[in-house]
Amino acid sequence: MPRTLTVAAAQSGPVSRSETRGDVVERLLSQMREASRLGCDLVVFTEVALTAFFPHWYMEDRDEIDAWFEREMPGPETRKLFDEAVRLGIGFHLGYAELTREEGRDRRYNTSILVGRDGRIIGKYRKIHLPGNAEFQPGDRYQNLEKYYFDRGNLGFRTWRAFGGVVGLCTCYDRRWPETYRVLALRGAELILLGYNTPDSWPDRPGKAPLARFHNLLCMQAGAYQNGAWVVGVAKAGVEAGVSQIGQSCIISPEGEIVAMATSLEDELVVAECDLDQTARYRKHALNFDQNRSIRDYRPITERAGAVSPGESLDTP
Ligand code: CDT
Repeated sequence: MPRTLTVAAAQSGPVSRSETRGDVVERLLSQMREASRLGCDLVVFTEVALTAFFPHWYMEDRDEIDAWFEREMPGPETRKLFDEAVRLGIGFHLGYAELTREEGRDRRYNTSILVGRDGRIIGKYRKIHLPGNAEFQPGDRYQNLEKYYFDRGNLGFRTWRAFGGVVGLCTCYDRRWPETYRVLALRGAELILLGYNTPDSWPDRPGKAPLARFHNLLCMQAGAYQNGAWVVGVAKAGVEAGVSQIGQSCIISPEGEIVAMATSLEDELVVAECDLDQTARYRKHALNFDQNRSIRDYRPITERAGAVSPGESLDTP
């Protein structure tokens, strides 16, 4: 039986600092309803989808900071998303800032969840690769303070059997690291979902980063191609709190091809049919990890990394 999943990447336009959770949830609900009308099985919202991306500015007051975090999921404002998903019979992915209590102390994560058509949370991921700085950077045009606001994710890269296939999650900066996709693929991921808030410039340099858009696609297409997995990348786009962010929300096939991509920097749905069996076919014919992945040849290099003196060959037994 074919395993074709119709997926919507729900790009968000900018969310202003004053927009309430309730306002944003209404925007997400309207995208979810549109996705359902288009016959989608799954709608993928972005990273920190419920608010403006607050790591782009500095706050000191703990209460002010914590107001950007969710203490429960679903909570009073987000409950509607779960209820509507059940009513429509559609799954969703949602990124948000999570505040939780672990071992007697508050922990803060950049989290995303996968929710089934029945409104149950299937899986949770907490962002591992946190970009940016742990301290305020005076003089920068905007901040990138994820290391200041978030703890490093402690759930690892996990996958779940869901929607007739195997789904893996990661978030934004994770997509720039090949290990992310490889670990997920080794854990069977056929469909990798991720949201991102990516500026089109560097905070400490004037002007645009000319390769920002190229690098966004490069890393996701390479991740898909080198691991034979579908990748769904979803942006928060446009000028938000003074930071201009790239869009390019897209759906990428296991052969690395972009099959659908956003054309705006606004709320926009990008829809594609994802044949999950294409993953197995491509992996079998082009990659075949079991047959061709040469782990024994990588191990000595990994073990010796850092111990090699200049000029010494890594091939030295
Ligand atoms: N949100 C997030 O992870 N942003 C990072 C900025 C890194 S700058 C190279 C990103 O990968 O888009």
